[in-house]
Amino acid sequence: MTEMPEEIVTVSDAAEMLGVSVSSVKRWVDGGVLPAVKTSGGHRRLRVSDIMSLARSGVTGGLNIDFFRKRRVSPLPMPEPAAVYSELLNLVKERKPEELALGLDRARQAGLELHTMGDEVIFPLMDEVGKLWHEKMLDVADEHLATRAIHNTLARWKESALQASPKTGRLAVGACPQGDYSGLGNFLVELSLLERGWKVLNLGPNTPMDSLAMVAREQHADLVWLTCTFVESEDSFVTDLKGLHQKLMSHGTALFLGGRALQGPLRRKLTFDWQGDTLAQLDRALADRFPATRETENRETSKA
Ligand code: B12
Repeated sequence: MTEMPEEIVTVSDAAEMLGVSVSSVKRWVDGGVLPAVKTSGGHRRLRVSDIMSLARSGVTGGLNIDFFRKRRVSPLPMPEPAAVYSELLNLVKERKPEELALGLDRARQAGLELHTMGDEVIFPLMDEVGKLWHEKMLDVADEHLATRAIHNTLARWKESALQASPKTGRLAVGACPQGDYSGLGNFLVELSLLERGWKVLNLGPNTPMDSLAMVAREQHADLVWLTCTFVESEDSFVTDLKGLHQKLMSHGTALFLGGRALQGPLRRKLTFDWQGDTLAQLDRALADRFPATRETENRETSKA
C-alpha cells in the first residue's frame, strides 16, 4: 500500500472514510468540529488530513479500514510490527486496556494485515504477558484485561468483515476441542476466513468432535478447522480426531488443524488434510486449496 496523498474530498467520501452517515459529517462541519471549505456552488469540501485528525481524536469511531483497502492506500505510515508490539506491551504494563484496543485499531488502519497483527503482534504480546505473569511481574488481572481488550477489538473487526467482504459462498465450521477454553487464536482463524469472504460457524471453546462433525455434515461445510491450544488427553484426542477426519472425508470436507498444543510427538500421530502454525500459513493454504472462483473474482473486480 502507498501513503494517501494530501487530497480534498466530498462530504460523502469523508462519511465513507469515517464509516458514518453524511449527515454526521455535515453536522461536524457546521459545528466547527471538522474544518471544510465551500465551493462556489455551495458544496462542502474536506481535507483528508483533517479527517484523519478527527478520527485520531476519538470523536468518531476511528477510520473505516475498508475504504482504504478498496483504494489500496494506507491512511497512516505503515508501522513495524515489532514497534507496535512494544507500544502495546507498555500499555498492558500500564494497565490501559482501552488504549491497547485503540493501538490495535491504529495498526490495522495503517495497513498491517490481519495475519501480521495475529502472528507478529498479538501472539508475541500474549506470550510475553504469560511470561511476565509467570514471573509475577504482572497480575492475572492484567492478562484478563489484555485478553478482553483484544477480544473486543477482534469482535469489532468481525463486524466490519461481515459488512465488507465479497462472499465466496463457501462455509467453514470450526472450534476448539473438548477441555480447551482458549479464545483469541480461534477468533483470529474465524476472522481470517471472514475477511476472505467465507461464511463461518465458530462453535468456540470446549466442543466435542462429534458435535463439530454433525454441524459440518448438516450445513454441507467445505472446511472444518480445529484450534488446539490445550489437549486434555492425547490418546482420546488422537482417536477422536481420526473419527472426525474419516467422517469429513466421506462428505468431501477438508480438515485444517492449528494451535500451539500440536507440537512434539503428538504432531506425528495426527490425521488431517492440512496443518499449520501461523495465520500467514493459513492464508496461503486457503488461497492454494480454495482459489477464488470466477464469480468471486468478477465481484471483486467490479467493486475495485
Ligand atoms: C491467556 C492464556 C490463558 C487464558 C485463556 C483465556 C482465553 N479466553 O483465551 C486462561 C487463563 C483460561 C488459560 C488457561 C490455561 N492455560 Co493458558 N495461556 C494463556 C496465554 C498467556 C496467552 C494465550 C493467548 O491468548 N495467546 C494469543 C493467541 C493469539 O495465540 P495462539 O492462540 O497461540 O494463536 C496463534 C498461533 O498459535 C496460531 N494459531 C492458533 N490457532 C490456530 C489454528 C490454525 C488452523 C492455524 C493455522 C494457526 C493457529 O495463530 C495465532 C496467531 O499467531 C498463553 C501464553 C502463550 N505463550 O501464548 C498461555 C498458554 C496457552 N496456556 C497454557 C496452559 C498450560 C494453560 C492451562 C493448562 C494452565 C493450567 N494449568 O490450568 C490452562 C488450560 C485451560 C484450558 N483448559 O483451556 C500453555 C499451553 C502449553 C501448550 N499447549 O503448549 C501456554 C502456552 C503457557 C505456557 N507457556 O505454558 N490460559
